[in-house]
Amino acid sequence: MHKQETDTIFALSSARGSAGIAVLRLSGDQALGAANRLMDGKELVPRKTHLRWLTNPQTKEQLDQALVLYFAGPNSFTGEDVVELHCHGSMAVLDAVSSCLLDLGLRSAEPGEFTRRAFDNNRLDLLEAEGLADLIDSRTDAQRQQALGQMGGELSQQVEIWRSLLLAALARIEAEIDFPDEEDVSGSLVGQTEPGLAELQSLLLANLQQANRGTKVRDGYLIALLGPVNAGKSTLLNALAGEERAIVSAEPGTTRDIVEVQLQIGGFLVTIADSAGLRPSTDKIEIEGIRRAKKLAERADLRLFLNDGSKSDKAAGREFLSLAQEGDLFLRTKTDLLLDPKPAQQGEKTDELNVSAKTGTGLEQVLLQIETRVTQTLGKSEVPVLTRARHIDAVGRAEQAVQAARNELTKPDGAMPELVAEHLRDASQSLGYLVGRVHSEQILDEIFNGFCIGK
Ligand SMILES: Nc1nc2c(ncn2[C@@H]2O[C@H](COP(=O)(O)OP(=O)(O)OP(=O)(O)O)[C@@H](O)[C@H]2O)c(=O)[nH]1
Ligand SMILES: [Mg+2]
Repeated sequence: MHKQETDTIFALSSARGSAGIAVLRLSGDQALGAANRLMDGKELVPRKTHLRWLTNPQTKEQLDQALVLYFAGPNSFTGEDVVELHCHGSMAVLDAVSSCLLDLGLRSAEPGEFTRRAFDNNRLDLLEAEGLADLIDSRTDAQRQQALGQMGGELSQQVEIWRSLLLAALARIEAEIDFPDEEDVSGSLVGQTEPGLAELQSLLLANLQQANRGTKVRDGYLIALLGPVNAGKSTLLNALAGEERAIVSAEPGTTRDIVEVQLQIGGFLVTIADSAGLRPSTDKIEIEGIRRAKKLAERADLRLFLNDGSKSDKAAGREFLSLAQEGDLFLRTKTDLLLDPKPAQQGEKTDELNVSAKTGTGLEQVLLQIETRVTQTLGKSEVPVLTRARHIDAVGRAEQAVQAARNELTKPDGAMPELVAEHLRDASQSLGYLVGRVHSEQILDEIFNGFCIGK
């Protein structure tokens, strides 16, 4: 991604389009000089707000009146000199100011380039940078809270605790390698390092167990709508979404693809997915639709099984109940067609929820049941949680390396300190990778390219 790291860059840091105010951000050695040229050489005091006319340095034409802020490096977001021009949010103003900045030798920033510079200048680590990206993308309250914690270094501090436990053990083992204690090699080594490593491993494992929660808060909790054809799955999806998202028809076998809708429930991002009705079929497309529905059922966090309550065929779709897992919900649909929506019928499931997507009766209860389950799964955790597959992978590898070190350490016929040290160095590398202390350009490019321009 990198062009010249020494270039002075600029970008619109607020959203595009007409607005009251738009912020152009400049970063690099030339930031202050370029700003001064736009303001006819008037000095800027760091961290003070200045109301200034911006003019074209060549033609002296007035471009806009702006509030201008200057942050002298290294005490700025990027660690470099940063200037913010709070202009009026008009595309014509921004084009005119940008064109002057280009003439002054500045370059348009690439996506994530400001944050990349902040990372390169140790203003934040990789976890904090990811937290910032997540905060910008956050749509729910839970996402906001989680991202804010990560951006503020909660996860990084936890990794530091893991690293210090690891390094304490490693230092002891390296001392053993350098100055072997002839009398009682393994005995003392085990005694001095094993408790710390056991504690570290249990901390890593506890965190891995919580990891699902962090990724689901970030990516969304997935709910599958399942059931026989014509049960009213697509109608329910539309009712929950509040708009016509999926095709509804009286013809059985209407839905084939997975149709997803994102909602906020209980402050969490929830994806509800409609699927093909489950029935024996010989139609190639329908068979593929049903295969996708079953796959969806497997990966969903919660399944809603719908059955047409107005039909006498209570067994319809029952064969697909093998997809059910504990905590799933069972819905009796189209209850508006029943005279008595709660007929006491023998041998039926008693925990079915009655719902009519058409009239909306029972919808509240369904949402409440969903919210209870989402909150149970994603509710607050005691420790800062991992939020990306990358984190889970790194912590998983660290945990395995610690396990390997402990196995070596406690070998009945005596440990080889060199091997223990090697495993611990592997673990340390995995944790270093997590915070970005150890990194590859490719991984960094992947992460920072995910940012928007101006970040
Ligand atoms: N009266 C009534 N009719 C409903 C209700 N929900 C769905 N229907 C009707 O039932 C028929 C099938 O509805 P869909 O939502 O398409 O059913 P589906 O489960 O998605 O069906 P497939 O996609 O074919 O699997 C349509 O004619 C709907 O109008 C309801 O609550 N009350
Ligand atoms: Mg459908």
